Amino acid sequence: MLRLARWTISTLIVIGLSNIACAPARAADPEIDNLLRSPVGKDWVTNGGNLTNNRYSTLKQIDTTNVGKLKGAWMTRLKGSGVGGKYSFEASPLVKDGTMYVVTGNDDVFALNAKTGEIIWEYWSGIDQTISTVCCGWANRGLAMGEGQIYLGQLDANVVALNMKTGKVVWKTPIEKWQNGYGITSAPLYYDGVIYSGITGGEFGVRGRLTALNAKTGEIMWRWFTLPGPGEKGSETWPPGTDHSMRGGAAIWNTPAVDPELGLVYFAVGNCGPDYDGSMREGDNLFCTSIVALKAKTGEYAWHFQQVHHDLWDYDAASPVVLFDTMINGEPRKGIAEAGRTGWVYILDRTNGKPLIGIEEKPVPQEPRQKTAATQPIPVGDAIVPQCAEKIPGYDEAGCIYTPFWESPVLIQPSGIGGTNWSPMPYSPDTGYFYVPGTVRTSAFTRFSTQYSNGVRYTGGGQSAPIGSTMSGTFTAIDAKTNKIAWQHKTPYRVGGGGGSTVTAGGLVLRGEPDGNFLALDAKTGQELFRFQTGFGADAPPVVYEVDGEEFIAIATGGNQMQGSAYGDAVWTFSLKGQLGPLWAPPAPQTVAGPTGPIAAGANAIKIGANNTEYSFSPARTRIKSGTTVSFTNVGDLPHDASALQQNSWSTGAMAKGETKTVKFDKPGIYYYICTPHPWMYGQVIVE
Ligand SMILES: [Cu+2]
Repeated sequence: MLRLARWTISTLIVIGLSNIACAPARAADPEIDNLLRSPVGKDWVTNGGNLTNNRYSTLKQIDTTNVGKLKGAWMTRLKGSGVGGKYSFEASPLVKDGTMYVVTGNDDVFALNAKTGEIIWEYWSGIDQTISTVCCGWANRGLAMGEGQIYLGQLDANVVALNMKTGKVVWKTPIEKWQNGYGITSAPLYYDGVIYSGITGGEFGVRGRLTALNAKTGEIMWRWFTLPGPGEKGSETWPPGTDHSMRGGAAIWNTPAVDPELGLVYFAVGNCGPDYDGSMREGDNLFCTSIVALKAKTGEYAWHFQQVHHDLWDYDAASPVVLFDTMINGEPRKGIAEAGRTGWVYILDRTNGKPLIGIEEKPVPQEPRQKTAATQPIPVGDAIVPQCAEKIPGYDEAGCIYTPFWESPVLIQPSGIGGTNWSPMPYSPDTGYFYVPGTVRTSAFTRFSTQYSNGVRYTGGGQSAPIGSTMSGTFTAIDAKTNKIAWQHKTPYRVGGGGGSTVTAGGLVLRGEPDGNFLALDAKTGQELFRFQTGFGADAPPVVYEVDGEEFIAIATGGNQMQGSAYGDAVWTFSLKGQLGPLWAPPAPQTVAGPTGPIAAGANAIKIGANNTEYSFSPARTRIKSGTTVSFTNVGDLPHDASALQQNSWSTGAMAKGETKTVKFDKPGIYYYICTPHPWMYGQVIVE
């Protein structure tokens, strides 16, 4: 006993000393570091508000009693940047000392006067418009700031530092090559002289990683691969003697969080590749679809929690992790939570990665050809979207979450682009609720065999919302103490794919709708208190800030390709002194999957990606006589195909930009087709 006690005391002394030894003599940017560690006040200096990503503002000049009087303070158009069908405007603006910084879906950055909306400087990324490795819309989820610089990640896999005063490039570091399947859509995180950046490419056979760069110089300090090399921790969850893990995806789609006291950086990891084919990657496949904690200074592994073992459904952990402090059974606990595409919120103890409320491993249906995992972790509490698909005519099989599939389609909810996708989830310490956006959508999942080729799409199957099936959303307050629904709104449109909200000490949840409306809700009850039509798809997560004693709310309104909302290039702000009224409503997003619009009589030449709408067939519907040969021409920027929805039927095969392929239709019938890599693109040929 005595020896143990002595050992413990000496260990404590060593830990104490080493903490002092490790503490930096002087932070590179003490002011920003202090703001990042504090509750959010007048400035909004990082994408998630502060190091917790909780998107909770302490400002309360605008509250539940006066929010109904809000009007537009200013609206600024960003000179056409990121306007068009291929783009999503998903970023939260940053604000510091009266200047706003915002990035568009084309990775262009604008500095604005946060009080008047006047543009101060512009950075035009000039990124290659022929990048072929963008998975899910041209998007940039936001910026970071520190040391007098603004930081962004680009779709061409560069991390860029701009001078905050001028917008001039200070450094630019490629963390990979887009030609190899990589890109960046996540907002970087600045803290204590380091830039942390995620990487995309889960659909392109990449090896995911978190990259830490020196904020001053852009030099890469370390990388932590989300997929283990031979002999490394986690390699036992991949088939021995193979290199499947080296192209297993596991992208990082969103901003990390940091707990400075614990010295840990946390982030969520996306799906495995190939997405829908698990046949060659037997095992749990770490660290796909996981929450991971690393030592923030060195990148050394601390803990992980896998949300979905051996993922086959594209059930990414794509929403940013959120740190929160709570009381459980009278004891203070350090929590971390993440909203998954599964429809559940995963709530863990951030000191060790163990479930805080309860997550049970339960048996799930099996498909030996897919090498399904025997069990999956099922959180205690409520899901925010339905987890079983309803039957749809023409489909033999309808299943629930974790129903496996092989080569004939199986309808499943949530679909891989359902639940909570890239959208952030705020947490209010006042209500103790998470605010969780969700997409409700059924997909028909199928597996097909696929060959890996560097930089080429590598998904091993597909998921497509059946033509005519409904698509909608939910917006849910989840009690962090129970993981149960406190209140829930059914939303007419999908809101889990990059929309988001922010919560305030004024008791408000602020969020946009894909139909252009900006809403304020009572955070406690969910009651709608304010509604304002911005005129553009209002999907991006808002921010709250203060200039000269006046509180403003800002939201980037530029639409979202994945949610089908109207595009644009505007930033709107609101305040109690605002004078601007609403605009006309833009076209509403589709709520039914499938080709819509007029049927072109006799049209036998179909263009893909025309009219600056990358993911489209036009005309989307045509009526022809039996025996007609139809040509498909790819005039878009990305490779596309036209493939029958029915298995083993016709397909043009992949078409590069400018290429034409033909298909002869010699039997009467109604033929629905999709683009295989972009199954939300639909067309219909009616053969008489
Ligand atoms: Cu396509």
